[in-house]
Amino acid sequence: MVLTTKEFREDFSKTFEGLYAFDLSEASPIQYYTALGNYLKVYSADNWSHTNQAYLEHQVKQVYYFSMEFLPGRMLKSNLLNLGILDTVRDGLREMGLDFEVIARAEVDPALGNGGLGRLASCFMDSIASLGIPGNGNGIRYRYGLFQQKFVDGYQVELPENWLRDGNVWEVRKENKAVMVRFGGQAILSEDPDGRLKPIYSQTQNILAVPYDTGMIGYQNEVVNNLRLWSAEIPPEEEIHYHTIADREKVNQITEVLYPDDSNYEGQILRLRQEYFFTSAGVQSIVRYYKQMVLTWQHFPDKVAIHINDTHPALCIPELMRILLDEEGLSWEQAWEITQKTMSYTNHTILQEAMEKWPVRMVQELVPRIYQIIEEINQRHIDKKLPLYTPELTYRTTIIADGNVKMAHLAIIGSHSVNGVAKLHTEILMHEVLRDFYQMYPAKFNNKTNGITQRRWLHLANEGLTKLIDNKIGTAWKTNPSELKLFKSFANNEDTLAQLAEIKLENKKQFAAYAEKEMGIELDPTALFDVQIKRLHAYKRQLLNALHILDRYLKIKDDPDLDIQPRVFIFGAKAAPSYVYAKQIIKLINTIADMVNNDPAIGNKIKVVFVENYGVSLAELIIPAAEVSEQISLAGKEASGTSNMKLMLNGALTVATLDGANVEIRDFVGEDNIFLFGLNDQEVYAFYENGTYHSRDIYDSNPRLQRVLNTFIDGTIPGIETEGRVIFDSLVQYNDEYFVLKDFESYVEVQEKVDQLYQDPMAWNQKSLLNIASSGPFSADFTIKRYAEEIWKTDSQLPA
Ligand code: DL6
Repeated sequence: MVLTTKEFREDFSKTFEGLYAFDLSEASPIQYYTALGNYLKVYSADNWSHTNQAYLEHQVKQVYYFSMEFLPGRMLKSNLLNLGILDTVRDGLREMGLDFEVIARAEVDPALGNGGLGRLASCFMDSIASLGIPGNGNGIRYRYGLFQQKFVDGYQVELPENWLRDGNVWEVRKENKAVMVRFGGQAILSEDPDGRLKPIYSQTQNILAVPYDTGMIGYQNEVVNNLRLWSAEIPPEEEIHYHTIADREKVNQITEVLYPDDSNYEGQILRLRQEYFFTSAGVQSIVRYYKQMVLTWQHFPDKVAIHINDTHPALCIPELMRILLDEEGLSWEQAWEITQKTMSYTNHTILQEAMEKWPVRMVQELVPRIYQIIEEINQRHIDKKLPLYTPELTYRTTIIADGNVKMAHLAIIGSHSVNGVAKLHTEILMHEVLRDFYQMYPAKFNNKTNGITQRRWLHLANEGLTKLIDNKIGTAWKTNPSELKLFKSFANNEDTLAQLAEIKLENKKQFAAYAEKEMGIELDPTALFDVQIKRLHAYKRQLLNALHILDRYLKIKDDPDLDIQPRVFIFGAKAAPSYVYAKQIIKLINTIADMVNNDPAIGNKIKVVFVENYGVSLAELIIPAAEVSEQISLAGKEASGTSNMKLMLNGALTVATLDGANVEIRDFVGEDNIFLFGLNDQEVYAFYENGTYHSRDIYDSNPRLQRVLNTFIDGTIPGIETEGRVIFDSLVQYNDEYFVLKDFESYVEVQEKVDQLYQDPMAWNQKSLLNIASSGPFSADFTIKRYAEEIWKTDSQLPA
């Protein structure tokens, strides 16, 4: 049934009146938005309940994607698009004299994640629903999201992100589905009448986990899946035990904020508490649902797949064991077989410092029964592997070692599948970082290169380009993104290339308008827009980008008449609050921006824009305007990257090291259409092994680089005495952990090639078009298909 604008106007007006009981013409954008959200919830409610009913009725296998982070972005437009009524609603609102864009911008962009990992989880939710795969997200309903970033005198300042200030129209609180999560106390094992060992708990703290469900609407397929986020509350029957505000606060704290500061013991234990809270709640609710199907326990893995997104939800493993052993009375062997068959794990990092481990005493104190189960898993692992492998190898793979519980080891041992997120990353896992495990369990390891949803990142973010593609190759790419390759046949069509350039210019103008309004920086939209948007981390090497800017700056200062391609360098990045070095880099770049942007000798030849509070919505503005995509991490360090895929899809040309998914981007687009530079991962590993990297020698022998680095400490960049010295020393005195100096020369060389190509707009646009046309394989739809077919076995569609 097709919705007409007239029907929409009538229903929307009724919803509005019902909510606010006053005249529509007097409302604020947030009120229109809230009414629209409510209208859509009702509009999609049938599909949501039918999807749920159908899954239960047909007892289909479902996947539960456990993730500590989801970064959904604003949902209004994407829900309208997926429901197939975006144009109708837009037109209907216009007929009512309302501006859809203003209303859409009133929605908060929930920052319930740090970056790539959380955004990936949300792209996956969109693809799972759009492919009609029975799947659910499971996470935490943080009261406050990741901090709101402000710059004060160039420094990052973190403010609370009160994303629930105006309520959240998309969620439904389901207290009828709440479960109890038990912390602390003691768990003493004693024999029950059947001779089984069972824990007797004493002095535990019981927390009520209340789910808030949000519909994940599939693309025009009537499927609405579920994202379940858990909130911690005091159980009503236990209110009496909470005498002080501080006691009550401790409960609220569990789901208060994303990634509390874990640089101290209190922060760490809170983080672990969060991890157990949402995994226990999620697994309990899955088991309760399963029991409605009245099947034997052996069938559990035929109906349930639990996916552990990074190690944060790895406690799913001992939690399912606990339920099967203690509550359902299964034997260890039965429970372990079911658990392993149910669980799968994705690794998202090779950085040692990002591999989670928890002090044994902390785990014992917080979840004593879970610790007992982990100990037993560990002991059984050792007993089983010792006869097969050397003691050295076996003991390198234990879960408990050096007084810590290693979450990656738990996740690997307890899962039937372990995947990396790009081909190179998976290779590095198998042959370097996790090679002991690969030797033990070669069949568990597999690659699933990340992907992005073309619906949000092209269809919604870049309507101009979407129209052009639709006109040239039709609309089939929207459900089969590999069709984008048809666009290649327009690579020599001057008219198409000119249209592509016009669309890009328009998008650049929109970003320029933002920069002027919000930051007071005037940009020339005909300059080359060069973009690096990702978390601020030393291995991602925003510093290398900064060195390049300074190199240009010095060149222009030497010769103010220099004929050089004007560039706008755009950065977007948050630094973790306790990551001091990353915050110093932010200060450095902001100071460079101030210096360069206000120097009349530089004019429009260089502008530097570091956007405040980078997140999904800003990415939607920046990515369509980007012409160069900076993917310049040290080879072997970035697991995959996903901004590289989004930028390529929007026609940016990639400047890249052969790292993460950049390698596959090169393979798809061809070496002629990407700018590669720097060491490869093998060369990096050779330096590590031989210990022959000496950054001081590079500094001493390269006058050009020396001059650039000296600006950090010789007063050229004003007001960064402390930061400049720290950064200079890290690069020159302390041997430059991420080989920034080593890659500098080839980086500036390749940037010169970028400039040269930009002088030939047709050649540039042709490469841009080829990038767009080659980006189809990076659709999350394909990634999810592979997860569903090869790991979860949930590709089963419902009967027609
Ligand atoms: O897989 C999603 C995303 C990758 O694209 C990034 O390359 C990777 O850094 C990120 N990993 C994490 C995990 N923690 N750390 N570091 O966020 O995952």
